[in-house]
Amino acid sequence: MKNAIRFSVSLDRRLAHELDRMSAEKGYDNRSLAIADMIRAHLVEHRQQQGDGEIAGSITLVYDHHKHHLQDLLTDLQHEHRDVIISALHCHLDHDNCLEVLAVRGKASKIKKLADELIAAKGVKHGKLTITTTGKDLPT
Ligand code: NI
Repeated sequence: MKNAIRFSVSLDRRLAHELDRMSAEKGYDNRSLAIADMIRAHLVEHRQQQGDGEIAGSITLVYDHHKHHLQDLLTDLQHEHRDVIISALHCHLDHDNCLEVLAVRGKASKIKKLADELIAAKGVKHGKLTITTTGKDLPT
């Protein structure tokens, strides 16, 4: 690995054993790869809680498309926020229910506000914002 440093960590034997077991179960070739992924996951989480930097993510919505005005409202919101919505996927789950997945990228505060508005819309049965990183400032 280019640019790698080595450092030693003291762990309780059982904790180290559980780490190795989890690494194997998840298919990592070695402990270092598993730990690097855990660190990146925590960095992403930490940054999303702290600052208002640029993030990427997805907003998932399940709703009944028969609900009066809901489809129009959701479409209006998406047109208003086209600067942060980079893609949208719509699936007709059954006769009544739709699943919509919006890929988003932009300022954390803006994306959280948009997700709150969409999820709070009357008739949306479930919604969730999943935040990831844009990857730009996160080394592999
Ligand atoms: Ni539909």
